[in-house]
Amino acid sequence: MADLDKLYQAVLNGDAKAAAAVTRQAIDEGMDPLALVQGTMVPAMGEVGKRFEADEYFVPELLLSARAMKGSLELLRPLLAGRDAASAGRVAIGTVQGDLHDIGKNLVAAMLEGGGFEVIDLGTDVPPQKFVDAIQQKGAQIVALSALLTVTMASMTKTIEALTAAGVRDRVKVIVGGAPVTQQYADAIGADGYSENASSAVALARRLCGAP
Ligand code: B1M
Repeated sequence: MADLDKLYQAVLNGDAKAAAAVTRQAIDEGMDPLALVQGTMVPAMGEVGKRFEADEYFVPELLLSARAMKGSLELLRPLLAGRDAASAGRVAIGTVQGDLHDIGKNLVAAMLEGGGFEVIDLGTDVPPQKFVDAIQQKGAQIVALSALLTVTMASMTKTIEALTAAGVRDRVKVIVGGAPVTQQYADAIGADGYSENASSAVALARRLCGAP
């Protein structure tokens, strides 16, 4: 049976090879991919963050842990994305301008795909105009904004302002999330919804789209 403690330690220690090996074994054994992510990998990254705050880890350690988690997520992505085939709507997702964190955003994107949404992933450090383009040129119905830094939360406001200035704000629902973001903040900047994690982001997007 796949050793989940080993997976936790592999993410914590930035050992991408070991993380991938345990993940492959867990997949072969038919473990629930979401339980693997939320029960083991996300808590490991939480511990990485704590060590960073305590000056025990520095940016190189963050990068190694991020690489280990991303490698495992890539293996799990087809399983997360393959849960539901019906089309629920088109989402443009990105990490807002100034912010390079993409693990949570990638997880939300994979879960949205799994929830039947067509996902246009705009990547990280996304300028507001790119979201406007995704609505005007690709017909996105939902704009999903991720931010991990308190300083980049302001880019969410700027993105919503850009949608209004371009005359497309009424055409889309805007959802926001990321560790420093709260429901209160979402309300304050005029977003249509906030969710704390990837699973609830799917439920939120479905509700906003009127999907069952
Ligand atoms: Co950075 N970093 N980082 N970092 N990093 C944090 C966010 C931090 C909290 C660490 C800490 O101090 N404890 C801190 C931010 C402090 C703050 O602003 N309050 C921080 C800092 C300071 C920095 C730098 C400034 C460090 C430096 O250079 N001195 C720098 C900034 C670079 C930049 O963006 N401009 C930086 C850089 C990096 C790396 C590049 C090294 C790396 C990212 C690699 C990558 O993403 N490719 C990194 C990492 C790995 C982290 C931590 C350790 C882990 C983040 C992560 O991937 N978590 C993080 C500490 C932490 O979060 N505990 C930290 C796992 C992921 C699954 O969770 O992203 O929260 P998360 O996503 C969740 C939910 O938030 C939610 O669902 C996801 C799944 O459940 N969610 C959404 C996310 N987006 C959503 C959107 C939605 C809905 C839900 O709807 C649209």
